[in-house]
Amino acid sequence: MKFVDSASIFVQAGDGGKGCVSFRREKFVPKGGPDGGDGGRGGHIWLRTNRQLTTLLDFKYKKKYLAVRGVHGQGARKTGKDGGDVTIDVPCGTIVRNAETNEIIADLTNVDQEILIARGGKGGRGNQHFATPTRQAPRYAEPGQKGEEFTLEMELKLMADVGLVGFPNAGKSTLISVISAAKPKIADYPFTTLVPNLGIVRYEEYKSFVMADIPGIIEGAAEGKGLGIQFLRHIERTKILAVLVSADSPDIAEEYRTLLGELGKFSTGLLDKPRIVVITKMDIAAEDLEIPVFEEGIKVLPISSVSGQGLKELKDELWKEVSARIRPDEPLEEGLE
Ligand SMILES: Nc1nc2c(ncn2[C@@H]2O[C@H](COP(=O)(O)OP(=O)(O)OP(=O)(O)O)[C@@H](O)[C@H]2O)c(=O)[nH]1
Ligand SMILES: [Mg+2]
Repeated sequence: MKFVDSASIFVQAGDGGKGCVSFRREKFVPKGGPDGGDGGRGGHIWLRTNRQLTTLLDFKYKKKYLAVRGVHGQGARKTGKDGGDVTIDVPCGTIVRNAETNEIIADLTNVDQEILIARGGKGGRGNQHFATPTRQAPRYAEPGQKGEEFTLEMELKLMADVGLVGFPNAGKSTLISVISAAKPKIADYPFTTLVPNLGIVRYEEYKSFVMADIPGIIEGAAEGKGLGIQFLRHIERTKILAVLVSADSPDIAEEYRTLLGELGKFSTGLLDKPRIVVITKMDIAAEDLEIPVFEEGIKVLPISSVSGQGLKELKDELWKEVSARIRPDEPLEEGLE
């Protein structure tokens, strides 16, 4: 699962149904007036954000979305039915461009945001509308209008709420794999993670937040050592950082300082972000391990992804911090007050 992925799709809204040319036929009324009904509207195409989705992968397989035509009008002033609308679900953070003009037509960042992307054609008016005093039997009705059609370029910029940072092997990927459905590669060598992974962490009923696991950071990363810190830009927009240090680190406090140093060299903004410290692998911690006091006001949570120790407390704490920072324009999910 990459952070930025892209896809191109074709959308075509339904055409409007034709207006009808018809005349009233009744017993004993040989020449009835015009009674042709209107055509129905063609189906619209909508885009809607769905928080369950985290990639644009589905669009690699299905690239064409067509809505149906409105039904033609009929006699006896019967209007044709509208064509059914089509709603395409996309992940939050999808930016949509018109492929022809490159213009951004939608920036779908919020939960349950919905926009009309291609308008269905209006139905044509039936001949009942065209009678005039001089022309009482119009043999004319409007055709339906064409539905809009576009090729759309979609780009996904996933916005994670929590960014995990730590040395290689600190247990970042293991943590995301136990508290979310993400299944990143895990191994006992450094730089197992080469691209960021995202996981949705479910919290109680209806609540969730997105966690990002990025490649490990080492001393000198800011100067280009290791995988470099190019991936740090992906966590610049997270609400909070979780700094992971393994309980079997030779010097927990020193490792933490090194990490902060590298973050600060990349961007001081990262240091202004709220953070918590997570001491991982507590199941193999030395019995006499003393967890150092880091900084005033910075929470330290000991956990083990293997035994499950501290995971509930970690989720509680992350949720508390994330939910306190939900932007006013970020609609709350159902059940979240
Ligand atoms: N005993 C124990 N081992 C763990 C725990 N968490 C992770 N590990 C082990 O630590 C090693 C590294 O774990 P990863 O999750 O791949 O570490 P990472 O931080 O993602 O590493 P990079 O992707 O290289 O930066 C693996 O062998 C894991 O099985 C834990 O809570 N307890
Ligand atoms: Mg990893």
